[in-house]
Amino acid sequence: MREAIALSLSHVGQTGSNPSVGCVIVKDGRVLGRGVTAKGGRPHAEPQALAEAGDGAKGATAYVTLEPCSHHGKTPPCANAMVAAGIARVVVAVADPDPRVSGQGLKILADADIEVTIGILQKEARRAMGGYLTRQTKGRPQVTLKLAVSADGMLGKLGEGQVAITGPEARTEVHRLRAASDAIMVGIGTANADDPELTVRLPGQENASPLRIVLDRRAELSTGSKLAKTARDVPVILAVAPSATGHRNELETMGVEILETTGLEPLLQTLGARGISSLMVEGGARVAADLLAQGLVDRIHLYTGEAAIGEGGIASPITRDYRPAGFILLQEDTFGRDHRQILERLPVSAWL
Ligand code: AOF
Ligand code: ZN
Repeated sequence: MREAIALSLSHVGQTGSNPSVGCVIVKDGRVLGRGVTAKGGRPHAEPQALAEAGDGAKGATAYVTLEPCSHHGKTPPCANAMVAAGIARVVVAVADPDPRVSGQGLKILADADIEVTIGILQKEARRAMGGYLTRQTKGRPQVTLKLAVSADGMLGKLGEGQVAITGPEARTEVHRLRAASDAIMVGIGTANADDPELTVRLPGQENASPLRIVLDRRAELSTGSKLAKTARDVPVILAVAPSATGHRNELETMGVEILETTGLEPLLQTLGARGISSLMVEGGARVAADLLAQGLVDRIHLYTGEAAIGEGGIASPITRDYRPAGFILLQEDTFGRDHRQILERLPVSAWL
């Protein structure tokens, strides 16, 4: 199961609205097949692992991070494929909350006299599919807030645009986190002050850039911004108030999608309905504070720097001493590695 989870982690954020699932087929202590949900979401993990195992699948055990599906989607149900291949035992980490599956996959297996075990390494597997599970249960994406905080608890300096708080290691992590997210969001203050591109710039991951979203009530994003100018290459959504005028029409002509919304929660629900499972929020202070106040943050990645900002600093709503009740502190990053620089804080309830 650990190997199946590791496989699933390799495609997190790359499988569209589908969760990234891992599957490993084992017989007589040997791995005969491996599969992970393909980029884009299909094929599912199991048929790929079964194909690799071939005839060896007969009498074998399949380890899957999510309950095999039972619905006839674009591909036939994975549970039926397991039965047809003669799998003897299926070990599942997490039951699938998708109402089209939800226990039906397990039933197909049990009805065919396959031995089914559920809940193995459930916690670890749930972490790997946090986005999918959040969208299925709450209707909105899992929200990860990324904050880089200076030694004196600041996010940046008023009117100075980007201030370097962390070093190259943290930057690489941020790009990895972007690649593992379906969408990335900033406020208009950050967009106009920093002129960020918000793309993934890691070797080999150039196509992993998520959808970019700017919270921009009055449609004030500069038409000269990198975001606006690259909107035709990597999509940009401008979340505006229904009454917004601003640069709305010019931005739309440049390929920016204008999305009218009345608040953060409705915006997140709209994104969830579009199949966006994971949203990374990269700034600024106001957006972070609003999301936290409305209880819409699921995870926080807090990066801390040694330098102080001093006079004119913009205070972070969260500092390195943040310890709200009911939160646990994990010194492990999204990719399952022990990592000292990332302090990920998860509400306990999200993972139980
Ligand atoms: C599996 N194995 O690898 C994945 C599953 O649009 P479809 O037909 O691909 O169905 C999407 C649903 O399939 C998704 O909501 C979830 O229930 C399941 N995902 N199931 O057996 C996989 N990715
Ligand atoms: Zn399936």
